[in-house]
Parts: sequence; structure tokens; C-alpha cells
Amino acid sequence: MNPYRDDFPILNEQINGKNLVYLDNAATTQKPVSVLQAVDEYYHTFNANPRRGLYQLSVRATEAYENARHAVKEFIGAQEDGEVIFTRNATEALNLIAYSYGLPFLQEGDEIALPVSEHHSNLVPWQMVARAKGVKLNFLYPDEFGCITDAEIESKITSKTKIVAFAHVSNVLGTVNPVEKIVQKAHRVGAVTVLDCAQSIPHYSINVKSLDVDFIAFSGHKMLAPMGIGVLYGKRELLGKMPPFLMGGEMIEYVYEQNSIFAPSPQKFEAGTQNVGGAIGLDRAIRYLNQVGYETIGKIESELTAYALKGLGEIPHVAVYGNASNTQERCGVISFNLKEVHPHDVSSILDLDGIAIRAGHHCAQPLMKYLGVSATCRISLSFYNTKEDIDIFLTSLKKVRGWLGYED
Ligand code: ALA
Repeated sequence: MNPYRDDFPILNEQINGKNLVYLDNAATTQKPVSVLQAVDEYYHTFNANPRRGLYQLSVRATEAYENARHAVKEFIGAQEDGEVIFTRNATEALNLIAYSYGLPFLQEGDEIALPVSEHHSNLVPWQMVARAKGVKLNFLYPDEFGCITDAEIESKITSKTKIVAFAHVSNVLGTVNPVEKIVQKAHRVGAVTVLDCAQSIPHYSINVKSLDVDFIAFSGHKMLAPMGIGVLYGKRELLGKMPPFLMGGEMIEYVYEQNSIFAPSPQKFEAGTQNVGGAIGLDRAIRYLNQVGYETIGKIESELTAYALKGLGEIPHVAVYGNASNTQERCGVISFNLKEVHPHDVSSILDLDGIAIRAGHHCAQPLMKYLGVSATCRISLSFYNTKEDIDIFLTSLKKVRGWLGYED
């Protein structure tokens, strides 16, 4: 039995009279009791607006918020706390880079290189920069396994490239992109790198120094923390020269009638009241992940991924996208289709058995077009899933075509 399941009370819920089988962890993860309790304790006992009050409660809230920043700094191996900016989510972090780095520092004729497999959150903000500045988006296309090849890296990242924005792990195919090779090439041509870690940070230990990335973005809610808290990491020298993204309270040194002097990072990028409860939840989620350990997480998830891929491979009429044969490093995010059945129907029918999967374009429409489909079904695994979860899912999936009247 998986020893972590008891930490996640939601896994005992019943859906349609069946035990919940939660296989949509790439959309959001469930939360352990320790995270729920930490957030609860904050709101029950020391909720106050941080940085503003000169009284006990506000001081405690400020301390907890800044401790959370320090915990993130340690977790990702940043150089200093000021390189960690709290945002609402990865999307907001990526928008911050687009508005505060892309708009001021890119010029007409420059290029932004990015894989066609990017989530819309790491594509649409760059389209905005491209339109505003006359910049070209240069796409890297994956091979049949969903991987970015050396040839693509060499030919698409050029002396014109000023930003290379890419996901560490694809939210559709589970592919792990070759971060080191991409970062090396980007830096050789003088481009900055933006790594979307939203899908990788729940599964891999991330060290910004050894990866040598310039920016990373991730969301708390995909790594056991609450929704509404995310992180932007940026190298100190880059953050230092970037203008603020949002203007308002607490991001200033001094405000005159006609202009303002901005505070240094991270305050410069954190206008308005911040999500202290979310930051505390993230701090606790980091502690939980560290307790389980990435080695254990990797071991459980690789076994489950191999098991699920094998099971899917044995079901007639199932087509798995990307690295179906499990021959290359990958995460437990698996996209597939069932012949002649729309993914929404698959998802709705599985829901009758209490099984939660995602169906649709997964906010990656250019990739869907590249794959020649409009939508896929997707399961995504976490270390708290079990082989039993996968067995229940496979058994239910086998029934779908029959349920719709197909004879085989
Ligand atoms: N980005 C999340 C997903 O891929 C919502 O499901």
C-alpha cells in the first residue's frame, strides 16, 4: 500500500458512489493535511496584512511570508531571497517576464525561440511581445517521441534570438526537454532563458544554479500547495534592470506627485496585498516534498508510468502520443485517444466510475495541430497514485467503446 495516501484526505472521497481515482495531477495536485493545517492555522491565529502593520499579528504574517520566500530560495538553489518573487501562478510569472523584460529589452528584428509544444501561458505572452515589438516567434518542432532534437536547437536558436522560452516538461506529452543543451546554445548566442517548471517541479529537484537558467516560473497548486500562489525566479542582475510589472502599494521607495522611486526586488514586483496564506501553504508543501524526497517520488512515478503505458498499449484502439514505448526519460503525463470516441466522452464515461482525467486541448492548441488532433485524453500521475488506480482506470477505459455501441 502507498504510505502517502493517508496524508491526502480527498483521496477517500466517493464520486458517483465509487472511490475517487484522481489522475489529473498535471492540472492540479491534491493537498496533504500538513498544508491544509498550515493555511488554516494562519487564518485562525495570525491573519494580518504583511509589511504594513506595526503590531504583533502583522509582524508574524510578514515573518511567515518572508520565511516562505526563503524556503523557496533554498528549494530551487537561488542565490538570494530577492531573486524569488511571489506571483499568483506560473502564468502571471511568465507574463511578468514578457512585460518587464520582453517589452523593454527586445527590438524589431529580434527573435524569440520556443517549442511548439508550449502551454498557452508560455506562448500567448510572447505573441503579445512579438506584436508590440515586431519580434518573430521561431518554433522548435519535436520529433516523433515529442523530443526537441539537437538539429532543432542548432537551427532555431540563432544570433537573432534574444529569448528562449520553454517548458521543462510538456503538459501534454510528459516529455522532458533537454534543458542543458538549450540553455548552453541560448547563452552562446546571448539569449536569456525562460524555463517553465510548472510540470516539472512536482517531479524533479530543480536547481537554478546548476541549470544556469535566467528565469523560471512555477505554480504552487501543481506541487501540493494551494491555488493562487506561484513563483518567478530571476537572476539578480536581470531583475535589477527590469521595470515593475504592476504598480501600486508596497512596491515603492517613495512616491511624488508626478513619479515614483521603486523598491528593489522582490518588493518592486509585488504590488498590493500578497497571498500570505498561499505562501505559507507553499512553504509547508516544500517541506512535505522534501520529506518524501525526489528520489522516492521518481521511483514511484516511473513504475506507475511504465505500468500505465504497458496497460494502455494492450487496449485495442488506443493511440498514445509522444514517447509511448517509454524509451526516453519522461514524466507520468500520458496523452492518448480512443479510436472514434471524442476525449470528452471518454472523460465523462470514466467519471461515472469516479475516475478524474483531463480531456481537451490542454491549453496547447499549436501542439494539437502539430499532432493532427483537436483534443486528447490525458492521465497524469503523482506519487500518491497506485497501481490499483491504474487498474481501475484501464478496466473502465476498456468498457468505453462498448458503452457507446461499438462491437469491439
Ligand atoms: N496547465 C494545467 C494542465 O495542463 C491546467 O492541465
